[in-house]
Amino acid sequence: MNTVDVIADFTHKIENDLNIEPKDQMPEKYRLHLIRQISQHAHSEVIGMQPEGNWITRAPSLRAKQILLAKIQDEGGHGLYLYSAAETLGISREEMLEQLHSGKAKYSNIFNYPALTWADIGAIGWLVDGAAIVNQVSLQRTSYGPYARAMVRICKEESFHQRQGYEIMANMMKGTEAQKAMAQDAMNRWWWPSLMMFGPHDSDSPHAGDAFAWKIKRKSNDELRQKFIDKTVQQAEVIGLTVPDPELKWNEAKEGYDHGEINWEEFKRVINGNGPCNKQRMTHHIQMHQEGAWVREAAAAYAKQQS
Ligand code: BYC
Repeated sequence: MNTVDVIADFTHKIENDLNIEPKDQMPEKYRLHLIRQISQHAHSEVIGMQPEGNWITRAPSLRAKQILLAKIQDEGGHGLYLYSAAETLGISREEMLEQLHSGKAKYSNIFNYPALTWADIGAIGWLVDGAAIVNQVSLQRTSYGPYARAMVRICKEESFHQRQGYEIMANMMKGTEAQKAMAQDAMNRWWWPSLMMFGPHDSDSPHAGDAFAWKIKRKSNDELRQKFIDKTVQQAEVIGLTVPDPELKWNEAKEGYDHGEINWEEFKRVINGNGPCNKQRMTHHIQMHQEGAWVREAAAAYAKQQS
């Protein structure tokens, strides 16, 4: 196909809501846009295992420990589906990891905050996975087939994660005064960074134009953030938690909450490598990657022997 035919075929598929598949020809900018987003999404899943992994040995019961272990394993699995989806676009796992380690590729702002107490594990499941689901449900209809299909499976698992987090928070809110205070403290620390997960306001989102034109994004950063706020405020009220935003107010006309301004300076600082845990997260990932070299070598040697 010549370039004109490639563009015509691609445009026809996008306009008719047909998925783009790995063997289809696609504009180079579309391919690079997807590699950026999918690899960053994969990195987020894998780096996200660190704050939770910190609590496996200190979970308050065997049941809680089993659930947390299963959840963290799921996150590793999500990373694998997403790395595989990105590989279909012609980038290797090694290249993606190099981009992560060099700081070229980002990962979600949220995983640069510490998990200080057991209530933080509740807040991560409820708020962080809750925010991730809102975003990922909409990505189930993204235009690139392997990414869309990965999202379907990931969303099913994320809803279990969100509920386990909410259960932790609900139980703590039925407990002693100290437990209630611990839950509220976690809510206070995780609320605003969770809102930042949806990315900058639409007016400041440089990738939004292409993302909408190519149906990579189906809903904007602000639309998804609003959806998350509206459903989460009600969940907080049910268990007696206070949302740490004095400007939060129901707006009858828009049938949604108005909220206070997000600290975008903090967001920029964190995504550019200067949040509370960025260095710790990356040092840990690089060290584990180096220590795991023998596993990759053994797997490659076995695969070669089999073929
Ligand atoms: N954090 O033009 P924009 C999980 C960057 S893991 C860091 O709006 P876009 C879980 C953005 O990359 C779930 N950076 O970009 C795992 C861009 O910079 P670059 C993770 C952010 O792509 C374990 C710049 O800001 N979910 O659930 O149109 C345990 C301008 O932004 C962030 C995903 O990754 C951020 N929050 O929209 C528990 C979802 N936001 O790349 C839970 C998939 C923005 O030019 N990704 N930036 O250097 C997306 O949906 C979109 O990429 C975003 C951003 C909505 C995040």
